[in-house]
Order: sequence, then structure tokens, then C-alpha cells
Amino acid sequence: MALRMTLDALMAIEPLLSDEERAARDATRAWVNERFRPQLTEAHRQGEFPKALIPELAELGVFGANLQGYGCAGMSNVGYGLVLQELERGDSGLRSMCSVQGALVMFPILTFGNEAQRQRYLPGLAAGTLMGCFGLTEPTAGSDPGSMKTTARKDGDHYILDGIKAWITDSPIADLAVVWAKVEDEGQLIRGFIVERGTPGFSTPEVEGKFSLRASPTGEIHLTDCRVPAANLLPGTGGLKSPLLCLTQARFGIGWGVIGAAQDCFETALAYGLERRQFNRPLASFQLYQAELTEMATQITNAQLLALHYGRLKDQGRLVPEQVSLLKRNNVRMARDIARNARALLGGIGITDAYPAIRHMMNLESVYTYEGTHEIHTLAVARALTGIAAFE
Ligand code: TGC
Ligand code: FAD
Repeated sequence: MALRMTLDALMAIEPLLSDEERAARDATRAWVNERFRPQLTEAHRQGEFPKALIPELAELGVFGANLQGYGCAGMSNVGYGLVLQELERGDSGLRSMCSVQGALVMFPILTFGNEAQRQRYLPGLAAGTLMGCFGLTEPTAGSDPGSMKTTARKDGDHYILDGIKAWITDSPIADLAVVWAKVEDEGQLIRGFIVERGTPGFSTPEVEGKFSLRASPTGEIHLTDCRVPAANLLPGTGGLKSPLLCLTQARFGIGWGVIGAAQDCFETALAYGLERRQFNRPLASFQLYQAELTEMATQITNAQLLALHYGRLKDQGRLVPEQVSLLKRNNVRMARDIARNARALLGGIGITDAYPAIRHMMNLESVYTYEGTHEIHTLAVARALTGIAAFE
């Protein structure tokens, strides 16, 4: 038998990483294996995130890991990407929680908030004693968030918010929500508000019947005559560009995270193929099985190198949203294809949770859709290439 080579050895990115980046990745991988995986099957079956693990996640430094100050770990963007990759090697829902907390809640408070808001919320969000969610999508405004109907009306030293936000990751467990609304007194300008749980008129019913991201709570946000102190307006927000800037941060992390899900599927199919025998030989000895493994390894390597290249560009402050669209679109499609193919390589048992492929496969359906669907990113890249917007 010829000498075997791991996928990591084939990709050979180790020399391109700093000691800190490797250490963050390895610590996260160990935590996922030792603490998260043992609870995962039950969490997925029950459709609940194991909330008792949140303080341990915070201890790892994963919340707002690439942000500076206020208790954040201040990692490089590559280090942050590697951490998300390891979380999503476990489950896309685990990575979603960290994406939302860091890129969609902490980032806007850091970027658009005043110092009092940063001091009030960021240390708790980094420590996991406060959990947040991000409300942009509405029942009738998904790919086109500019058509949102949620309104904010100034009333003395408060704003009154009315509307419904749909498909909101972690809204059922969140202590606060960053909510986007059109301000009536400012010509329908889109602005962001921090709404704390307990505010009268704020509720977060859970979405039932999900087949995807079952270990991640998804809900709505209902705002009914919801009186929010004017001090909770994020003063730096103004226009659709503000939430889209947050999405660019989160999409970058997704471009990394999904590589972990793909790696888990690849490793599963490889191990199964070496172990399982049919026609008196291991499955991995058949050329068709080998072709699938080679294709997976090739696509994962391509995705990893793209993420690393763009991660270094981001560390230099040179990454633009069109590149993030390309990254999210390519890597999510790659992971989705690999999960489906890995499921098939496992045969019948692949449809059960004895192996992770079908869970990743179902999770990646959400990832393909949220944070800008595959099609929206196709059009975003094409707009950059042609100069012609084809969204409408
Ligand atoms: P458009 O005219 O293109 O843009 C309006 C303004 O925004 C600027 N901009 C961006 N800025 C930063 N990052 C980006 N990616 C940006 N894209 C556009 C743009 O320059 C413009 O600025 P200005 O100064 O001229 O005003 O706006 P549009 O209405 O034509 O929409 C474009 C489109 C379709 C690409 C955009 O609406 C879009 O991205 N739609 C997809 C919606 C989406 O991704 N929703 C995600 C909701 S959050 C979520 O899914 C969380 S899941 C979390 C988890 O669990 O992990
Ligand atoms: P639609 O916009 O109605 O799209 C339906 C189909 O039409 C898609 O295939 C789409 O690609 C296609 N389509 C739409 N417009 C065009 C076009 N111009 N050209 C070609 N095709 C088009 N949102 C939040 O704000 N916060 C969250 O935390 C959050 N978490 C989520 C978690 C999960 C599990 C899911 C599933 C979604 C979440 N979302 C969240 C919402 C998510 O961002 C939206 O589902 C997504 O943006 C698509 O919107 P939609 O579902 O309304 O689909």
C-alpha cells in the first residue's frame, strides 16, 4: 500500500499561518471535538442549541474574535476565519451563532455606535453574558432588504418601532437585537437600533419545523408599538449601506466556515471508504470512489486557498464586497456539493445521523440561502464584471 497523505498535507497552508493563527485554530478544533461533538446529535435531534456551552465558547475568544478592544480577542482575519472553519466542522449552527454575535451585532455596535453604547454592550457580548441577533429580513423583504416595511417614529426621547423581522438567527435566545427600520421623520432613511429584551412590544416567536440548522435557534422579531430610547439609535447608521457593511463582515466568515463542513464530510467519506468493504474490497479501492475523493480534496483546497488569499487582503484592509460575494458564493456551493456527494458515498446509512454528512448537507441549504442567496451573489459579482445591475 502506498504512503498516505492527509488533506492538510496536500493543502500545505501550515507555513503560511502565524503561530497565533495555528494556536487559535487548534484550540477551537479541540474544543469542538471534546465539548461540542458529544452533545451534537442530541442537540440536532431535539432542535436546540446547547446553551450551557456559551460561556466556554466565550472563553475561547470566538465572539468578535477579529475585533479590537472591549474584551475581544483581536485576532487577524485569517485567525478568525480558521476559528469559524473549526466551528463549522462541528456544525453550521455553531458557526452561525458566532457569525451573528461578532459580525452582525458587535461589529455594528463598534462601527456605528457611540462610546456609551460600546461600553454598555460590547464587553458582555464578548464574554457571552449577553447574546445578540440581527433583524434585517422581513416576510416580504428578503433578497431586497431596501423594501423593508419596519418603521421608526420619533416620539420625544424615544423611537416607536413597528414591524416584523423574519428568519432571525438566535432571536429566541437573544438578550438584544440590532434591528433595521425606516425612520419616518428622516425621509425613510434606514437606521439601526438596539432593542433590549424586556422592552414592551418586543417578542421573538420561534420558527417551527426546520429541517436545516436544527441546532441553531431561528425566530422572528415582532415589534408592536415598541418604545425604544433614542439613546439606542446607532448614530453612525444611515441608509442600506450600513446593514450591507455588516453583511460583508459575516459573509467573509461564512466563506471560511463552510470549508470546515466540507472537510468533515470529506474525512467521513474517506474513513468510511477505507473501512467499508463491498465486492470483497474496501470501497476506497474502486476508481469511482477515488475520483470522488480527489474531486473533494481539489475543491476544498481551492476554497481554502481563496479564503486565505482574501483573508490576507482583508488583514491589509484591501478586500472589497465583490470579492466577498465571490468567496461566499464559491465556497458555499463547494461545501453543499461535497456534503451531498459524501452522503451518497456512505450509501444507505448516510441518511442517518450515525454520520455527519446529511446534517451538514441540510445545514448548508440554509447557508446557501442566508447572507445573500447564491443567485444574489452571482448578480453582485456580475454587476462588478459588467457594470450592469441585473437585480431588478
Ligand atoms: P445597492 O444600491 O446595491 O446598495 C446600496 C448601498 O450599499 C452599498 N453596498 C454595500 N456596502 C457594503 N457591503 C456590501 N456588500 C454592499 N453592497 C452594496 C452600495 O454601494 C450603496 O451605497 P451608496 O453609498 O451608493 O448608498 O442596493 P440594492 O438595493 O440594489 O441591493 C443590492 C443587493 C441585492 C446586493 C443587496 O440588497 C443584498 O445584498 N441583498 C441580499 C440581502 C441579504 O444578504 N440579507 C441577509 C440578511 S442577514 C442574514 O441572512 C444572517 S444569517 C446569519 C447566520 O446565521 O450566520
Ligand atoms: P427571496 O428573496 O424571496 O428569494 C427566493 C428565491 O428567489 C431565491 O432563490 C433567490 O435567490 C431568488 N431571487 C430573489 N431575487 C432575485 C433576483 N433579483 N434575481 C434572481 N433570483 C432572485 N435574516 C436576517 O436578517 N437575520 C438573520 O439572522 C437571518 N438568519 C437566517 C437564518 C436562516 C436559517 C435562514 C434560512 C435565513 C436567515 N435570514 C436572516 C434570512 C435570509 O437572509 C433570507 O432568507 C435571504 O436573504 C433570502 O430571502 P428570502 O428567504 O426572502 O428569499
